Amino acid sequence: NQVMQNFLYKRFLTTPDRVAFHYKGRDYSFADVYHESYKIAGQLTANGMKKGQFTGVLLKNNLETVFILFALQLIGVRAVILNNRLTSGEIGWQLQDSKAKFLITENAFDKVQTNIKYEFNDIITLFKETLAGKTNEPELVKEIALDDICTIMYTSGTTGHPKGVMQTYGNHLWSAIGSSLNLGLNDRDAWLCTVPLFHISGFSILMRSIIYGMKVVLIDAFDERAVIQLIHKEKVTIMSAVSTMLTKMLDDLDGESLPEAFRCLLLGGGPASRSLLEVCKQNGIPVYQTYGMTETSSQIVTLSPEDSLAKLGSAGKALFPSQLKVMNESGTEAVPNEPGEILVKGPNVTSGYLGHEEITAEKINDGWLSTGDIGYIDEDGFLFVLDRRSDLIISGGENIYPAEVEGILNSHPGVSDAGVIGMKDVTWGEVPVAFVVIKKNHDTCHDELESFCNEKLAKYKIPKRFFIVDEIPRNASKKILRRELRKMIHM
Ligand code: S0N
Ligand code: AMP
Ligand code: MG
Ligand code: MG
Ligand code: MG
Repeated sequence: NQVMQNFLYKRFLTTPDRVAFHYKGRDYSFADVYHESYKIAGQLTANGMKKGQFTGVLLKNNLETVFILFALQLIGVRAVILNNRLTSGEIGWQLQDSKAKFLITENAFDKVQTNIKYEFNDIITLFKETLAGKTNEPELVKEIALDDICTIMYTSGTTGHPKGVMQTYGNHLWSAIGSSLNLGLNDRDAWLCTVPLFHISGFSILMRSIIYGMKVVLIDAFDERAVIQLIHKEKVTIMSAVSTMLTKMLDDLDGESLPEAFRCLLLGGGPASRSLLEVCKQNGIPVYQTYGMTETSSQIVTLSPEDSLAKLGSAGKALFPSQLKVMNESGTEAVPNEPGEILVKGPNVTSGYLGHEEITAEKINDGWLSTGDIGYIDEDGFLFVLDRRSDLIISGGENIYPAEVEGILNSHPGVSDAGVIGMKDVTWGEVPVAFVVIKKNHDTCHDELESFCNEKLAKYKIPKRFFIVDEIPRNASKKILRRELRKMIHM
């Protein structure tokens, strides 16, 4: 089991004066980041936090959040990072499942926090606004084990509740190394972060910052105009984005190009349409398509610059530390161009789901993670991700699992059956829509179903339309025939 110096501490010792973050018009050096994080580490310690514990983190995208996330690393506390869009019920479930001892949040989430119902109520809530009230000298974890858990991010599956993906320090380190071996790294690099820090898309940028000693330009919320201005003003060279963001940026640019120094727009989190990629090619926007997921601590397959034109639409080849293969339905490795399930392996791949050894053993064999995604590898070794498994819906980079939404709909007293599928949408790529069978003698209407969902589901998961039907098409083993549902909206 390998150990290294704590990443932020090491970075502080190595290049304290370099710019680490640009935020709201100000630069912060690695020394600034270290000192701020150290101070917060003392406050967390004074509030009772101890090495090895888990704490929920429900915070917005800003520099204080970065300091808090690094403070937790300094004292060896594992962060269960919570999606800001979730409801109290969804958050409560993740906190209990991870056996978190604390929840760090901020006043903006006061209402959400108040409404969390714990079955066993031993979670201490700390508001960032009042953290400074108590402080002492933190016990710095100067050495970290690479196989120790750094972060937990929840991801859903085809059935049941979401599962906590364990991301170790080693996973984050290898992910950052793999990225730089492919994209290259120079002392002028500056990575714009406008993706959420609660997703690995955003959190991985923080880890790259301290591992590379690279400047990160952080912005609170995505706004296409602000992003384009920052790219110019702060000489941004790389940014991470999902298709919804890139589409908005292109509209705003209206044919205008980005500065020469801007060398990479890392596009991931879901499929990218051919037309979007083509417009970028015409306008000289340097898009690098990538395939990755929470379980791989961000990118695992990325299209290299020299291939981006010849292999438009491909997600590329596995990064240097990682491997990729496709298995066909008969369980053997697919031949070139033959579609099947994508499997990935590498030191950036999770060791499993927190507290779920059985599911872990099902999904990871000999280090190979079954992603559930469908794709093929062409004769030159390039991965093409096909239409995802029929059940996963991705809306603006947020994943929606129909089973979860169906479960909520079925729990409504007036509903006897429900089926959810994705429908194409210009803004979000896809949005969920529901088919519902209403029980006899009930007059449940669309509005009622919507407000029922509103209480229980994050907004992006709420079906955009409800179709009342007589029956949900199912096969002999009672599985929903989503293909048939899809036909119903195309009629
Ligand atoms: C697209 C974003 C920015 C839209 O959010 P915006 O405009 O800020 O919305 P709000 O102002 O908060 O709300 C306005 C209304 O819009 C609704 N809404 C917001 N988001 C969505 C959504 N996604 N789908 C549907 N509706 C949405 C709000 O509810 C609100 O509604 P009203 O007005 O009715 O109240 C935002 O969604 C966003 O940030 N998306 C990106 C998320 C993301 O990063 N996903 C990636 C997850 N996957 C991974 O992390 C693995 C892949 C990966 O690591 C990666 C991904 C990309 C690039 C690089 C990498 C990498 O490998 O490094
Ligand atoms: P998440 O669970 O939020 O980490 O999302 C990861 C999922 O996004 C993957 O399992 C894929 O289904 C999807 N995804 C990521 N990158 C791509 C891509 N380049 N093309 C198509 N789907 C993608
Ligand atoms: Mg997932
Ligand atoms: Mg907004
Ligand atoms: Mg917006």
